[in-house]
Amino acid sequence: MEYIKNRFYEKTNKCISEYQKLRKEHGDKVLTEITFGQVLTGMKGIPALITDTSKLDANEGIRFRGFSIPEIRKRLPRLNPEGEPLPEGLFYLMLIGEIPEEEDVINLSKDWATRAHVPQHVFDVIDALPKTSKPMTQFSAAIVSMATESVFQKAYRSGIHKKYYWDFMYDDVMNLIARLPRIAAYIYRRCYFKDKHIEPDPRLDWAGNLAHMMGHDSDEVKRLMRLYMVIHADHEGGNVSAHTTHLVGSALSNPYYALGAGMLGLAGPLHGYANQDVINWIFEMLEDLNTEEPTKEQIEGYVQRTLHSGRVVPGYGHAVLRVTDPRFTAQKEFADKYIKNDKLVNIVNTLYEVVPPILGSVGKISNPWPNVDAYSGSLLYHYGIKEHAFYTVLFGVSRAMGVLASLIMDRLYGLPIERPSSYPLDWFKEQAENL
Ligand code: CMX
Repeated sequence: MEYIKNRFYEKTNKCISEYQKLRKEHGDKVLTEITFGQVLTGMKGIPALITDTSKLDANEGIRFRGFSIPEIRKRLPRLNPEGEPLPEGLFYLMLIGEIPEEEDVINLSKDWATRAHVPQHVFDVIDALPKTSKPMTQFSAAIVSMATESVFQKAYRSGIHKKYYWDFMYDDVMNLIARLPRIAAYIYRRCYFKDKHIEPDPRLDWAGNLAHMMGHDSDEVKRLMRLYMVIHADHEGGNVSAHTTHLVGSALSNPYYALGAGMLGLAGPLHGYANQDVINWIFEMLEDLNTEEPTKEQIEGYVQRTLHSGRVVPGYGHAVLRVTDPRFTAQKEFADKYIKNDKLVNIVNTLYEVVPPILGSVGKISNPWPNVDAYSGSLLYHYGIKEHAFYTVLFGVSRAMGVLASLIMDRLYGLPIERPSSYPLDWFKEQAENL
């Protein structure tokens, strides 16, 4: 399967000299101005990272190598005309920058299947944790424990030249992505199905196999899993999971460490944990209102009470987006097509009518529209994946594709260790006074 690696190198190696040229010829020029506001509100909008896999537009949403979500859902290869595209195709697109042929996707699927063996000690590490530890704790511990397998780390310690780092990183990344479904499914079956594990089926595609190993073997769940894995895969480089993976990788930590760290960022409530929080919050609302089918007015009242209690409304708002997230829309289209009259999906749809005007009226909230997490839990729940605490692990399996494709490129370009400056608050006060 070396041809995918060769194709990547063939397409991308010119970037090494382009990057070096930019550094050499433009290193002293001013790129942009930044405001106090940007620095003081989480470095929002400062162009500080090189990420080729995808770019987020505030008004259009994510584009993977220039292709929007509706475009990739039309153009990437799929197993049957009615189905969703295979995530393998999106990985190929993010890594190489071109829409793959069906054959490329099948080959990548087979390559990942041959790399999918998880060493026993990783399962032992998971089993050593109490079953009550959060699935994201188990997931990140498992990923970090697999660093024993890192060929990049071994190669670095053996003293290889830095121009070959990317080559070893590529093999680590492919192995790591290939193994994540097995690890995720193992945690799922351990926590919720009394350790009754299901062996992988190497004939299945990557996402289909994940559904299979979780014990949700229907074609419907596999179709949903493919959609889920595609839409969560990447959101340019500045979000917490992507940025953390990139930052840790910049110290030349192996990708198992880098992704493990990124996953711990994803586990935060303002990021990937929001997909659990949405469902938790809806069930709290139903309990509070003592009904399974609340009216629009009851939902409005509950949203207001959430805001007045100083909490955020999960699944709404975004640091960059200023419109309804196209990943939300893709899931809504899926639900409109395949799911009729599901109580939870109906509530999610009513929230979409109710929440934006309320958040918009608060004044300080930059984006009142739903993000990806507002819909995903209701779809999983509908198809029988009801264990909310596990949802962020599924987000993580998908997100690994984008952040790890970027990590290969980081090492190919030879990006240096990341090291911004920090100052005491007084320094910022002085700067402001001297303006
Ligand atoms: N409910 C209530 N208040 C909200 C809000 C929401 N959904 N979204 C933003 N706000 C508040 C912020 O908490 C902030 O309040 P303070 O000034 O008192 O601190 C204010 O509005 C301004 O925030 P912002 O500039 O609009 O948003 P940020 O870039 O700071 O934060 C995000 C973005 C996503 C963290 C925020 O919208 C949020 O907390 N949303 C709910 C959690 C969520 O859905 N996260 C998932 C995001 C997608 C993902 O990464 O998976």
